[in-house]
Amino acid sequence: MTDTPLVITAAICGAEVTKDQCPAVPYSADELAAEAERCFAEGARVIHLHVRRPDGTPTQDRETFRAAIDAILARVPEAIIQPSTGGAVGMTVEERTAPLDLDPVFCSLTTGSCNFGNEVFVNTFPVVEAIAGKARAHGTRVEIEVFDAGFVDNALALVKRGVLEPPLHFDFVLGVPGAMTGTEDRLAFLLSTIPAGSTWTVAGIGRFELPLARASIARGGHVRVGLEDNVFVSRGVQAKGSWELVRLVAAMAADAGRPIATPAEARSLLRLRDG
Ligand code: KMH
Ligand code: ZN
Repeated sequence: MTDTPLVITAAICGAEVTKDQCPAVPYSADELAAEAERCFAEGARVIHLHVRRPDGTPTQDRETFRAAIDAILARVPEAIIQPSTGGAVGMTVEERTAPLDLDPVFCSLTTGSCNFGNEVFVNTFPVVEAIAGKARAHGTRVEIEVFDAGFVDNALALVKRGVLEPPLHFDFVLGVPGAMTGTEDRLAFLLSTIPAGSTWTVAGIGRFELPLARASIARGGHVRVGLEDNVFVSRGVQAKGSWELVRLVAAMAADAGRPIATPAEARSLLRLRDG
């Protein structure tokens, strides 16, 4: 059993889930900030951020991100904000990387392509290199989003090419329809493939979210939960917000003897720059 402080990421919005599916999904800057504050209060330290237009359409517009980030930091100055560079399926690299113009400390980076429901989430090597290059130019640390096993191999190939620099930080996003499923044996296999010294977190999709959170806590990893990934706290019972999922993970951590990372510990564990 590990006593490494646990870093919980709250994925509060996403690009796909709508208020029709779950009324608690935040769209506006004020809604995002209020939800981030509730998640922080429950123990989340990282906010994985997507933004929406007023009608809920996903966007990667820089000024929409700026408004959301400013609103979140006004309420929760210690939050670590991780803008998405995945955006929504079909967006261009230019759209996807727009929030990097704001010099965030952290961002997501998906290192491979996969089916995504009935669509394809395209991340060719030129796409990944363009995103990684812009992140590096802005001093932004990347979290490598792994939807399938080859994405780890791709990340390691990018290390060899000098595009990514170890130590790496991975997020195993498991259970996306069309990509790797979210069972613990898949997680165990993935962990056998990452370099020593890497840090990692797990984002289980749908019904895989909470079982994988528990598995990650037991194995010394970190955890991402939130409405982007799953809208249920238990079978058929909708979450009142991402904060409720964060609360469940914090309770699992207490059961397992894992302290929740302070904001400073989270920055240090994730090797993030200050400010
Ligand atoms: N919305 C997905 C197509 C990320 O944020 O980096 C991609 C995604 C990954 O959510
Ligand atoms: Zn995302």
